Amino acid sequence: MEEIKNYINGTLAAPVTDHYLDNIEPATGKVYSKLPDSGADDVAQAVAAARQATAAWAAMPAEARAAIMTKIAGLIDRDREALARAESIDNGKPIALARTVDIPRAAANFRFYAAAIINASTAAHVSPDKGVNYTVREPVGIAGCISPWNLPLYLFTWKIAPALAAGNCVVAKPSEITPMTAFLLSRLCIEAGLPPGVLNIVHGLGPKVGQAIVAHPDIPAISFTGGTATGRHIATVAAPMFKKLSLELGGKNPNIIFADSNFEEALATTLRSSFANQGQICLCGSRIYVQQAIYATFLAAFTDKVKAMQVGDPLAEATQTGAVVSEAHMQKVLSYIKLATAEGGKIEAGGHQVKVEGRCANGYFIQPTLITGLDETCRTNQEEIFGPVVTVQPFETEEEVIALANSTNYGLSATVWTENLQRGHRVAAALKAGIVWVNCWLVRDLRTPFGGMKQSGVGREGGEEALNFFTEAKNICIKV
Ligand code: TXE
Repeated sequence: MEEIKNYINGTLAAPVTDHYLDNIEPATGKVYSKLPDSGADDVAQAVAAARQATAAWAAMPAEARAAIMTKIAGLIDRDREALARAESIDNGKPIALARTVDIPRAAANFRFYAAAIINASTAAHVSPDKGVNYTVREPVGIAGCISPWNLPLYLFTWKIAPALAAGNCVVAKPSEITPMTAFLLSRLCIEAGLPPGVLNIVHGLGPKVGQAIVAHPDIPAISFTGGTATGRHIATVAAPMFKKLSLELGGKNPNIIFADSNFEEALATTLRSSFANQGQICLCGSRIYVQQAIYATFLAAFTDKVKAMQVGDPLAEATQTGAVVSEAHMQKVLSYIKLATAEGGKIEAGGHQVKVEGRCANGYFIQPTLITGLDETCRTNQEEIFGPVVTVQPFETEEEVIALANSTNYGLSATVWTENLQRGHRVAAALKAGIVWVNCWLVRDLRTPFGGMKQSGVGREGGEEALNFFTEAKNICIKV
């Protein structure tokens, strides 16, 4: 059985304790590989390697750093099929989704920041009577990057790429639930000639390895994506140490469909924004609000499409809905479906675990589920479920739906469907969300700031924001 290794100081290494954890394939419920059960000693080795490599990596010309990052991107492209298959097996998502979204985006993350650092500019302010002020941005040194299981390689590289581009070394931890593609990335980094110690990947449990990274005194910046509860804990550790902190947390995103929307486009995209990756994307629109005039028509059409969705083996090309990521997560999602019924909800489609025939008979599959009849105050509409479960509610006026949309503690993203562009601009401006899509969903430009408001997070990733997060601005004033 394959044993995943840590990537420390340029080599693939067993954990100090030589103890491993089971890695389960969600589609079969079977252990298919092992991952290191690392701890603080492994993190200490990774930090020592990073410390050793930091000066040379920071001093390397941006073009040279960018060349190595571009090579890594090319190797990800070369191995797209193998990486997509690994991602699909590890996470349960349809292989077609991994091949078209996750893996290409991992390559894009490296390419984007390789280009960004070559073209980075800084500012100078000339005051003839005072002097010249100019700003330089210095790498923080060693960046701690901790990522989740829903978009394993996509989010892992979304943190690592800007940190490396800005001249930092990195100690990174992927989720223990989906470690495989991070391990395959280690091999590509070695092949690309990334200098030893520049990137170190330590596998293992969050409270052990993640905690050791967050608490390490030589790691001044932590970039985290995961649950709000975990983010809250990380903040209690990092804040007293005056660490820079970027928290990308949960969401409970509204999807607002006005009567003057393009019905077919809204319907087709809403199917994707509701159930892509089994609803395990922090940007999924899990609260759907439909204006009263089209509510019955939309609900009927949407229910038919949800019922027709194929749940199946993630490795089958035709599969649209694969397995959810773990047994524990499946039980969590099923418990929310039960709660929704207890809160008075009506299951219009789905609602149950699915028994898939053949090799996936013991996998973690849930029918795409559509629930009506709930108001915005219930837990089902307030808490992040993070599975293939959406609620649909009618609304009358713009003011009413803006209040509904803003009625949770989250504020990550929102979607608005209307052909009236003044309304689109007006509603988008009123929504408490870090990202608002009008007449589209998940259209991403990596130059834009990415992140949430309220309990969806602190700080922004993407574009210049990420490079600024992984650097310290220093202002120098020269008297003229
Ligand atoms: O995330 P965790 P989980 C939401 C979603 C999901 C919930 C929990 O609702 O059900 O979060 O998911 C590491 N110190 N999102 O359990 O636990 C952990 O090992 C340091 C939304 O997967 O937050 C993993 O690498 N690190 C989110 C990472 O944190 C710790 C995507 C995320 O794990 C740690 C994923 C600790 N004490 C889940 N405990 C999004 N916004 O996309 C855990 N970790």
